[in-house]
Amino acid sequence: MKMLRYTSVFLAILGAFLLAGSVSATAQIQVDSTNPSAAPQGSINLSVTISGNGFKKGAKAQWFVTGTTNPGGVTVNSTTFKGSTQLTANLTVAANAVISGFDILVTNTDGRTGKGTDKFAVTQKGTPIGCSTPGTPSGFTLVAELNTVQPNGAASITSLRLGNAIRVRPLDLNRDGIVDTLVAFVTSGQTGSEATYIFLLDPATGLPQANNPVTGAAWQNPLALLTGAFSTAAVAGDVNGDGVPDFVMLNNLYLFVGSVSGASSPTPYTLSYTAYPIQAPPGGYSGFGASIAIGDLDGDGADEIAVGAAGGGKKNPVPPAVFIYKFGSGGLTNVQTIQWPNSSAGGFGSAVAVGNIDGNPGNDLVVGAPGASTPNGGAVYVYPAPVQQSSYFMLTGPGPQFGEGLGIADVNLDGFPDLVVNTGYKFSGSDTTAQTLIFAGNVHAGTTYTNELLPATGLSYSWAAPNFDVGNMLTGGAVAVGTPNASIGNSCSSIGGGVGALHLFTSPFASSQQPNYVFGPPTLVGSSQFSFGYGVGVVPGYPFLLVGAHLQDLGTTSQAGQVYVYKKN
Ligand SMILES: [Ca+2]
Ligand SMILES: [Ca+2]
Ligand SMILES: [Ca+2]
Ligand SMILES: [Ca+2]
Repeated sequence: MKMLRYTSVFLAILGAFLLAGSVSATAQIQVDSTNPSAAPQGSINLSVTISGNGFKKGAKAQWFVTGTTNPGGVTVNSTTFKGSTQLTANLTVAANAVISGFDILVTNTDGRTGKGTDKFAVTQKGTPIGCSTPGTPSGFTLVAELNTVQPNGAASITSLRLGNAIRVRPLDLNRDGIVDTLVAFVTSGQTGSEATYIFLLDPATGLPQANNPVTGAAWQNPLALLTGAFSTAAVAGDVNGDGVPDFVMLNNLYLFVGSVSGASSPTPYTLSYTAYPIQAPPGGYSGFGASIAIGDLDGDGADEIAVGAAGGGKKNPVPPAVFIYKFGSGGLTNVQTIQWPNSSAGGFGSAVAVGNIDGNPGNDLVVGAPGASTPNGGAVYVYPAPVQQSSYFMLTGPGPQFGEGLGIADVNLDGFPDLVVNTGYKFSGSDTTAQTLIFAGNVHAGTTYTNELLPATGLSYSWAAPNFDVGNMLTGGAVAVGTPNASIGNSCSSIGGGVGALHLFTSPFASSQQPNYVFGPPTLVGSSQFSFGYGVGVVPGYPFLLVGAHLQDLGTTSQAGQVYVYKKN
């Protein structure tokens, strides 16, 4: 056996040697990266550092539209040799240069060449140097922007940071079995300007509906639900089982219960919401409201609300817990409390989810404890239906921070809800640990993850922080993960906090994969900040994806925030 293996290795080396010998003119020089890595049309005398290997004195660099031999309007005025691993190129980018990725070809004086594929981008005129956006991926169309610039130059919605959190659900206004509108719950604001809105979108086009789709009468859209309370996360469900979607938002904890006016109302089939504050239980739970989830835990057809409390302050610690609330007769009642199972379950309640992941009747409560003392760091506790303090099992996976985010939906479309778990140090720009794991249902004690969903290269910063969403888009399962600070650490330093990105993974999922689609703002012109991907919402059963860029400037309104509506083609 050993002899055979050595022989095959020897033959492989010999083969590689022979192969290398025949193409040596293209195998010696390596082009790794450029800085800045992007420049807008019309850039003159721009100095670009090329990093790589095998450069020699007199080396010359050329720019070609990726995959072609077309210079695309980029002229290299001169190339300066800095060392075997670095060159500097002086570029002029024509005003009408091709907006595209570019390959960089370096040729030494001996004729040897090396090419870096797609290592530079020419961007739209007005885009900051070093910044680029993936824009809208092929397969999707940007159909609407929910904030607009008014004739006076200001944004139409000026509560600021529109798109902090997003959840969307379909609604049949007149109960004829046909969905009339998509109800998009969108939070916004910062201290002093907070507001929460409902946008009503056409289920076919995704565009805001100017008129009531049942009566044709003009109606209010968007609806302002509440001012003076900001939020960075939200969940959607139905707390009274009436088929009208209800929403809960975090930070300032409120439940919004929807109702539709009747046929004989002066404004028939009009949606309105009542806000109910969710009060912390007595006992000093300073970590109350670390997370929220919604789902029917007692099987009566109406959803309960689970609120995570990650624990009290350091001076007066209160053990972490999850509080279950039930809506009824005009208010909320704390009907059950699940305390942390043991002192090693650190961060218990940092994330919660409700759904039937174990295959037995009834919905289960799932609680993340990302600080739990486990070999890799973090744990997820599953309380099978009927939920009780003493009955649970634990899941672990790759850490650190396993369980910092949770979602439940049948994302692989096999009829069983799946558990989706976020892990990794999310605030680390060069992070290789940030990922989202699918535990395909049915999930039991000892179940391991079936799929790992990884960030697009270089775009992991702020993975799923604060938002992600799971569900389906028509007939495809979907996991959408925002990275609002993506691009921090690259050459795009003038956009504070990075451009941001949205990673969309669609079924069928590979055992390990990067996103099927990567979204970025359609343009980087006209705003100094974005945080694209801060808020995200999929629309169950519909081909739409909503993405918030909550720091985006709009017209004269700095940090107005924008929400983009995309439709799958
Ligand atoms: Ca209808
Ligand atoms: Ca309802
Ligand atoms: Ca219930
Ligand atoms: Ca499933």
